[in-house]
Amino acid sequence: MKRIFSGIKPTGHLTLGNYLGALRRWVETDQHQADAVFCVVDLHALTVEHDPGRVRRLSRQAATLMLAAGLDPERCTVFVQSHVDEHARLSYLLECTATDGELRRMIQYKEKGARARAAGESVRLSLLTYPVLMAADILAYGTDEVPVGEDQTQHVELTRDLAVRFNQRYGHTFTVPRATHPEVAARVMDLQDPTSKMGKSHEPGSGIVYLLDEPDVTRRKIMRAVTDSGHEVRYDRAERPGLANLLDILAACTGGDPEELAGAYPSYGALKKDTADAVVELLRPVRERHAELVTDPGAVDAVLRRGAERARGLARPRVDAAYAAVGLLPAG
Ligand code: AQP
Repeated sequence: MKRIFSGIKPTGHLTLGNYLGALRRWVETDQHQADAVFCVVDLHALTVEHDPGRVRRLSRQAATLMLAAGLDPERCTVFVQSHVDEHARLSYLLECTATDGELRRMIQYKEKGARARAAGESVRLSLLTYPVLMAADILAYGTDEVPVGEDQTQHVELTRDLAVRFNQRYGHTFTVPRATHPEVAARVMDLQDPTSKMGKSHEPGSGIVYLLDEPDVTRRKIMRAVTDSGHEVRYDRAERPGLANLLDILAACTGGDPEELAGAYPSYGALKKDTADAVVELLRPVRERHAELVTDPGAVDAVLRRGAERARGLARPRVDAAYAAVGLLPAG
């Protein structure tokens, strides 16, 4: 059975982008078709300025939302990255495989590093090395497929390069994984700035739909989405990014095709209303289940404990093999 691995960073409240780009596929497809491993990648949240209490709260919230969305711990493994030491152990070996040049080329490093410098903050070394830790997350599990939004494509490419390089130097150790993307809404854009990704760590604003927003808040955000000054509803990502974003979201919610949907709408207002209704209905069961689960944090902790135990058992033999392969003396 193929192995799937993917994760979510606790850097903010989960968004519609996380749901349509990743989480929904994990629930509806991946956990049924593969031995799937899903992780709250909390170590990745430490690469930028962070508040310890907030990271802790967001980690628990992300895990709770993953379960609320429908991940079934009887079908897949759900855990928190920092509970499994193998990720950090393997990351070091991969740092010894990667070059600083290839890490400096990563778009996210360039963008976030520039943002931090512009704000007068120092750039943490871990921001540079974060894609290597992500490679370790993936390779530790012998992963075949990594279901992610398009923003993660470059990091999965790096993971593939590191796996191939390691295997060539030290003998076959890692499966070379590939990224998979949803057919629509692989990149949900900010409703107020449709040229930039809807990201959970971005400044909170009316352009970001959070999974736990109240329905009327979600409706308002979508009704106020930036479009353009035209009238005709046409799907054109380059010329009309705001409209295309709404059509992508509606198509992802209803299972339609964004170009065909465009033809069905006489006005922007009608499109926004249907999109708002579709999003609210899509998220309703997730919000309801989340409200139940938060009343029993012990049950969520128990799932995470069992998940971490299983994850350790899956990762350890491969990470031990990698340590031996590079020439480190096995502990007696
Ligand atoms: N807007 C999006 N559209 C489609 N997929 C998305 N994903 C994130 N945003 C979108 C996918 O969700 C999974 C988990 O994302 P993440 O936690 O790695 O990143 P984020 O939500 O984008 O959080 P940040 O902290 O705001 O990230 P960055 O580092 O981009 O600044 C992934 O599969 C991701 O593709």
